[in-house]
Amino acid sequence: MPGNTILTIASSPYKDQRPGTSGLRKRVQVFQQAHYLENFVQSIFDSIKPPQKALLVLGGDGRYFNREAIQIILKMAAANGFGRVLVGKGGILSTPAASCVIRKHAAFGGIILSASHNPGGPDGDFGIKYNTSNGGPAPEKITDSIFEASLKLTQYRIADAPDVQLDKTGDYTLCDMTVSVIDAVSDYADLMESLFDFGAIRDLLAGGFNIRFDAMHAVTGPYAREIFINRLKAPESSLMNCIPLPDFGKGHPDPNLTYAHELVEMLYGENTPDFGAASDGDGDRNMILGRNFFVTPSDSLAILTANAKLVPGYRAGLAGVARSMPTSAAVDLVAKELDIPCFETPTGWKFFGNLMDAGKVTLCGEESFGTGSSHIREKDGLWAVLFWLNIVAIKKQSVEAIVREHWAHFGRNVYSRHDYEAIPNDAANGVMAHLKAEFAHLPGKTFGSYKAEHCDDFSYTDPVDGSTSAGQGLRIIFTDGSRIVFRLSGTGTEGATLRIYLEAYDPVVANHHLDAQTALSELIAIAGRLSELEKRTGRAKPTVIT
Ligand code: VG1
Ligand code: CO
Repeated sequence: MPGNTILTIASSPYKDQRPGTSGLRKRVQVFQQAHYLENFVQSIFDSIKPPQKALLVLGGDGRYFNREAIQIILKMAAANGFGRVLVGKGGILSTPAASCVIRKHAAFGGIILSASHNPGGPDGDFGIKYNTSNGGPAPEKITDSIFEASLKLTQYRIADAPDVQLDKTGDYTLCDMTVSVIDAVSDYADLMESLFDFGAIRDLLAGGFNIRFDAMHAVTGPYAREIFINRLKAPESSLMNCIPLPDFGKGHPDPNLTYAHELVEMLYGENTPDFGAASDGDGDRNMILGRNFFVTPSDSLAILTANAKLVPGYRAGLAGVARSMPTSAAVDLVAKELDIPCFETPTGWKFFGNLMDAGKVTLCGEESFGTGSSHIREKDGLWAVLFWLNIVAIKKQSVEAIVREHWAHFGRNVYSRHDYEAIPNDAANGVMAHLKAEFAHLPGKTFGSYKAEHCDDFSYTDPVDGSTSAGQGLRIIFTDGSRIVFRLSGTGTEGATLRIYLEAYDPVVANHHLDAQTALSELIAIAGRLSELEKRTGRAKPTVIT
């Protein structure tokens, strides 16, 4: 009888279901192949082996295919013995809200549907990832076992039942399972209000400090409305693009100088707002702008760390900080002064989870517009925006003044990332192999004003569980601490994306006005020469500079 029947469907493996930096990301059309999504979801269930009647959290960033996928996963959860699923209203949960809900309700785990900052729509990307009971992305040993399960898969289980309505909160029944449709916005906003001085931010805004938040037609719109308009009493004009759309209004929901250009144009010029911020497709990234001023994510992490004592939730001090390897060492200098530990991990938020669970770090960040803390186990876009507003409200200085003062004290880690997207895989692998082969004779060699000191392929041993992750990025470190890092992206869906990360330390205040591309021009040239990039890829210029 429909409504109660559990079907076992025969299927066979797809060979390409290996999760990358942040879950499985593919073109929508790939996910729409027969049994593709079902195979991966069954592989998750087969490898996590949930106890009977377990609690699962489910939601996505609302992109194209989100609704269909949610219905399939609900029916598969019912057929795989889950007792209850908490699902975001309309099938939508931001990534940080999903992490918050998993923790608050002590769920067994969660499934998040998102391709984050990648474009959406029928020709765009889709993604799925599994988060564990700590609210964070599954560590590599779990993602590896999901991939192995996907290669051995022979069948999946799914309930033969009607779709569950997702647009009204409340409890519904699906076979023996309860589906609780929840509105996570207030849970999330409550968490933010418990960390930050909303009174001080409200006074700042009431005093005429003018902000613009760009949700890029992605998931943060409703969260931003609740926080900025309802709770902080900001004027309506503070929000832009706050209605979530399945194709993000045909935009690329990546909060950087290239893709958030509408906001950037608003913040550069005369009579601009005092503060601008944007978030990505699933709400875990942030970009911070002052008047005619861009804060690099690496500097942002360092400045939040240096000023954490101004924020109620962090007044007691920080246990430690962590950054991904390619992120600049600006935060290391702050950690040294505060006399707290600083950890360097591979790229991807999954590597911060153990450190936070063990109480070793409070703040974490990545150069890729990701900042967060142990309040949840994901990076958190709106959290970073509120952290900045809290600091501005207390210091009563502009964003630019805060950054310049920071540089004057600690020196400036001039930083930029150059991305070469959609390169043929062979060419990208050729660049990496060539660089590795060069490593043996680079140390000691001089390139203009830089002398190479050390080269390696970054490898990490987790200090909590001893697990190791090798092959995490090629580093050339110069004698003055400047660095060039080459790394292949693990989130792209077309060919290979080569990322070149450039960092130069400059303690001289008189140089701090320089544009990063100018200040880094010598390193940029060295990176091009050493990698033979143009010769091997035919690309003379990066696709995106951040
Ligand atoms: C990119 C970023 C990385 C980030 C990851 C997920 O990965 O560089 O820092 O953690 O995206 O971010 P990659 O492998 O393409 O460099 V998100 O906002 O997708 O969840
Ligand atoms: Co994201």
